[in-house]
Amino acid sequence: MKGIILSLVSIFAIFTAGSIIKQETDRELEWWETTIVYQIYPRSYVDSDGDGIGDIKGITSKLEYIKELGAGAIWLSPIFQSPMYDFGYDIADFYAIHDEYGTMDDFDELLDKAKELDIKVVLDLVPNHTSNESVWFQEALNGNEKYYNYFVWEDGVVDENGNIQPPNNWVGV
Ligand SMILES: *[C@@H]1O[C@H](CO)[C@@H](O)[C@H](O)[C@H]1NC(C)=O
Ligand SMILES: *[C@@H]1O[C@H](CO)[C@@H](O)[C@H](O)[C@H]1NC(C)=O
Ligand SMILES: [Ca+2]
Repeated sequence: MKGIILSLVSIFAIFTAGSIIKQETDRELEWWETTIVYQIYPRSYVDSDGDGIGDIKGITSKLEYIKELGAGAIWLSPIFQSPMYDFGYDIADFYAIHDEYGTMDDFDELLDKAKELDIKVVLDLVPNHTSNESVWFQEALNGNEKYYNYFVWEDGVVDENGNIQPPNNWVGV
């Protein structure tokens, strides 16, 4: 009896799963649901100039290979200007390419080549916070009201030695 109930339950489960899948495929799929995305961590990908750090020209040099693998998009971990206390997740300038990775011209070249090969380029944008070295943050500290409003402010906390520390739980390096 137990066996029959269990089988009925699994048949029902299969039936339900089947109709969910069917419902899902009745709509037009978006490109990101059907495209293979190749994620690149630029710093350790390809170093084009031998300074030991991966860079944008290195990525561009591999686009044909990536295409051959069947990918239709690349996703780049952060490439924006950063003091790299948090390996690029601490963005100092959202309008600039990190100098160790190259220049805006290098990035334009990457986009041109990607377009030619019909590869989409997805950038990892981190809007949650900026680096403490961001122009916006520095302007805010200097009393520029526009940039002051870009941030949520809290008083610093006093540690056991009586020193003022940032009011967050970020563990710096
Ligand atoms: C940004 O904020 C979102 C939402 O709170 C969080 O899930 C994500 O982990 C945050 N990302 C970073 C890099 O801080
Ligand atoms: C930013 O934070 C880092 C890491 O905590 C610190 O070493 C650096 O001096 C800070 N820079 C500024 C401009 O506050
Ligand atoms: Ca390099």
